[in-house]
Amino acid sequence: MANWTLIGLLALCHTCLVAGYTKFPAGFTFGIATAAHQIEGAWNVSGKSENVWDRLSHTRPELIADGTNGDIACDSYHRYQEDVDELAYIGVDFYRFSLSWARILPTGRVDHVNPDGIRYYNDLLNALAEKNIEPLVTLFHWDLPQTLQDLGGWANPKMIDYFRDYSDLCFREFGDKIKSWITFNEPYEICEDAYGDIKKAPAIDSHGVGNYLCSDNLLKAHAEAYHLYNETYRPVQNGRIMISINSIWYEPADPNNAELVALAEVANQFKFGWFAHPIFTAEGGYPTAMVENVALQSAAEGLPKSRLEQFDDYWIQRIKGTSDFLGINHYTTFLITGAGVDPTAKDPSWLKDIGAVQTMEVGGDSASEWLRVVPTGFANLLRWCKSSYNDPPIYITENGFSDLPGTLEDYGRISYFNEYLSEILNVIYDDGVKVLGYTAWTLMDNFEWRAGFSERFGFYYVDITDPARPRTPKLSVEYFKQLIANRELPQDEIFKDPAKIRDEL
Ligand code: GBH
Repeated sequence: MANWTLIGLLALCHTCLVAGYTKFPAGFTFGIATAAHQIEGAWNVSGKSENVWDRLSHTRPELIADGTNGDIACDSYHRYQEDVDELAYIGVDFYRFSLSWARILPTGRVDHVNPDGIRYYNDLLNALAEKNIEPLVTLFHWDLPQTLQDLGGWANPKMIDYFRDYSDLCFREFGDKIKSWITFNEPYEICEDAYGDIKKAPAIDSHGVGNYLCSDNLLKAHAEAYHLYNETYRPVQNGRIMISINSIWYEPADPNNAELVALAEVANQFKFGWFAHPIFTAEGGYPTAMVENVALQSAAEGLPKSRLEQFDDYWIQRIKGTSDFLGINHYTTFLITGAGVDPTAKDPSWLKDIGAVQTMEVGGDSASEWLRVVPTGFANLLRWCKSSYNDPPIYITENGFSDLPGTLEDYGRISYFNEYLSEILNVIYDDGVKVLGYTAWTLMDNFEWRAGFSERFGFYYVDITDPARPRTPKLSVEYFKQLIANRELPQDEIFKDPAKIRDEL
């Protein structure tokens, strides 16, 4: 049973990156993730139509930190073989990427299938197969065809049909090569950031209203795609299908303050539970705290009905249990500091509905304001998922760290990976949390949504001023390669920041 080792005292071990467990259990798998709009480019060639990110970055460039867009990005549409060679060099078990709906279905509907879109993904899948890299494929990573947004996008219940039809086509066309599917990447970001705010395209900003219309439709669309796969494709294709939920984990600023502990639980129900509770609990439906809070707020606003209504019994049953694994994207932790309305909350809004004040003033820095380094928050989230969702099998489908363009000796990224991976080992061995695999974000520096190219998450540096989009490995490439080769946290001194070693001596 003991296929792990416990390293002794860190104080005596300047070469060690962490103390504690270092060995991953047998069968644990490692991969790297990207998303179509962030890497492909080729935004208007070979039949691809405009998506909501094309539209936002072209018409409102002031909303993108550096005024850039994804027109060319990493040019992976033309350079996918380079991507695959890099993945093979690192030695990953799987590659998580997403399909561009607008490249496959320019009208958004299945009336016109773009042969070039089908060819592109078949080429990529064949290149991966040649290197024995398993595909883990996301159907929707935020790049909705603009044609469907013009009809209301995820606020329109008709999206349930459109998403099921698109999924059906993808299962049929690619399902012989793809054994692992993700329906949605980060439903919270899709609904709250894009329909309840302007943080993501299409930037509808219908705060407190559009965000909840979106979640109703998105959860139903997810369930329909799951049932379609489960009933029609799984019997012949033998794959698995899940959803990837992002969480900013909320901790009480003072763990001994019972009110803050209770508020942090409400905040986690609003954030993670909004999408996890309907799918992963025995009772199903939206979390009680959410239904109650939004109903109270809505009544106070003089509305005849709540802005968030519970699903009816048919949909509660239909959505429940529709994910083979719990996919978790995790980056950071925020603190809950008090009761009341957060000063940044719009009226009405999801944030106001929570009824708690939050702060990001915690942990170490990255290049992204929102990304604080709090590894213990990750462990707490994972333990909470085990107890809240009946001990589900979990895949970490994203985790990563940003720094500034050109940081090739990326010690910040390496130490982030090392500390977060170390927490995964802790919860596996000490708490029995069933974490089965880990996906690092991301293969190469890419179009970081509203941050443009100003914040970099990649293993490879990409020079976006060079038309050839050359990729230069950062030190983290060697770190991740060694991790995968040995299935053990690397202990090599070269991965430790020389400045930190000096400090410790
Ligand atoms: C993931 O989202 C995405 O799946 C991926 O595409 C992305 O590149 C990666 O993370 C790195 O960001 O308050 O306006 O400053 C992570 C979740 C949630 C990240 C909200 C940024 C804050 C934006 N995200 N967010 S803002």
